[in-house]
Amino acid sequence: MAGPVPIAHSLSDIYTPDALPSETKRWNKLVAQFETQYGHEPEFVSRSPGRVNIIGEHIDYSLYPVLPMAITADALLAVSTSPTTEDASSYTIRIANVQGSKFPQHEFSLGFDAVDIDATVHEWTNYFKSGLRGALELLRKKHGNAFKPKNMNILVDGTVPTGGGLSSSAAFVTASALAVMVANGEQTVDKTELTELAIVSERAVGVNSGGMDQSASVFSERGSALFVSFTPTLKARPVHFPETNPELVFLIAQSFVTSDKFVTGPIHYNLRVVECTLAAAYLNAVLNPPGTQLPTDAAPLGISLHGFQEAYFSLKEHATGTTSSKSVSEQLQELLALTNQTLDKHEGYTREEIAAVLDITVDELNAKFTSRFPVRAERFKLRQRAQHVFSEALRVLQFLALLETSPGSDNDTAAYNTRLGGLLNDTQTSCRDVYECSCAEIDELCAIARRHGSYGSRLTGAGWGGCSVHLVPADRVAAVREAWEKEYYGKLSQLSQEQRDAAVVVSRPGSGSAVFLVK
Ligand code: NG1
Ligand code: MG
Repeated sequence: MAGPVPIAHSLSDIYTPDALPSETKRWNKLVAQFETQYGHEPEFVSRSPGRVNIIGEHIDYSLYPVLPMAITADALLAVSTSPTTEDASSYTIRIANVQGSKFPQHEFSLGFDAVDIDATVHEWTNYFKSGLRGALELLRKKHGNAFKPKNMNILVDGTVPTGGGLSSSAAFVTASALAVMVANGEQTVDKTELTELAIVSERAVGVNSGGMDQSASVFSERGSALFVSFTPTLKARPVHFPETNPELVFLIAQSFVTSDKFVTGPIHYNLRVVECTLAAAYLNAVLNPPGTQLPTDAAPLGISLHGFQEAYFSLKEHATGTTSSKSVSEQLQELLALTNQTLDKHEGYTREEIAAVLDITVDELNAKFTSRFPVRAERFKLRQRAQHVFSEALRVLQFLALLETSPGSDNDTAAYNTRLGGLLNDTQTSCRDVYECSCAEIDELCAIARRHGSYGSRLTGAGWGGCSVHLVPADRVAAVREAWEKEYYGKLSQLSQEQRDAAVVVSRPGSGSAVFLVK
């Protein structure tokens, strides 16, 4: 799985046969439009897909493993380059989008020092700039500070819906960083390096994100889901779905409720990251001996629930002089019980209460945990957030274990599917009631799907709107679609025909990032 981002020689290296005809048309159009725009052919196209998360929601930033898969929809950047002159003090980026009316073109002249990104202005090219910034940092590390980036002409074509939980942002950031690396002469781009820089880069746009989306976008392989773990280092490996009859497919359904992290971050996404971090710090202060430092790891705020778990069990072993025979699953069960005892305030904790337990002042607490990304809250629901994270981490392991056992004879298939789907349904219940990141419309889509044959239905991505994912046997797909049409989409009178046509897609696991050389 590790290794360089593949160079594709034909579009059939990238897309599944069913997607190939329409993707070929789209690529030809992109190249033709590039020529019209810039007067010459592009040199290459970089490509990164969106993803759907199958299970493991809101646990990547606590550094627990997750199980996403890439989808066909992607971000493409067609690129040509020119060197900067010997005495130049800046380089130029021209960037346009095939959807020019929605994403207007820009030209930047940038100095050779750092790339400035104003995260307070929500501007589509910020995502490119964050990829640019990350890639340049890596290039400077490799070639020294005197390294001079090339000028780039870029035309972007993205098909991942924005704000829909399918990770259009990570697709764009990783494709951008990849484009900058290739434009500046890197013959091979290491997948792990690309993913890590994209994770850090995306935080520059103002979202305190985990690393699932970028990993899924870069590492995915056609035909399999991806098990991504973040500690001790970032690793991704493909996981196959067992063959069942009828085939199981994932249906992705849009709710058409847009959840914009830039608007709601302080009360939704970024607040959850802070709550999980505070829960880790609180549990550490109460349950580990005084002065125990949690491993400072790659979590957005340095301390994670996963880090707490590791410290807790290794200290316990140390104290008793034993090696724990507990499996990770048993550890998670124990942590759930401990959470219920230790974090007993259902109504949440005030800053004063948390600061007292951490033995710091409220100002110190704010400086450490809530200043980088602003959050708005009187109380922090540490109990509920830790409960969700530990139980969801457990469900990921259970789901993986199921995928790695065969369903057995045909007779057992229904029971097997029910167990797989049951875990997805449990995730939805936890997201709705404990983590509070669902919404009425997603709950409704899930209920309709289950009534018509889905084994498991849940939100995917950050939630509060966006997309839902459903595990449906192939012979029930039409019934589920029809029911949504009648009971959900049919009632949204403001939907255009185009939106309605794109509302539901059958998604088979697609391939990850690639570079396509045009000449
Ligand atoms: P979306 O909103 O689908 O891009 C976000 C995070 C993920 C993960 C999920 C919840 C970003 C870029 N992505 O996904 O890392 O935390 O929410 O599981 O913020
Ligand atoms: Mg996103």
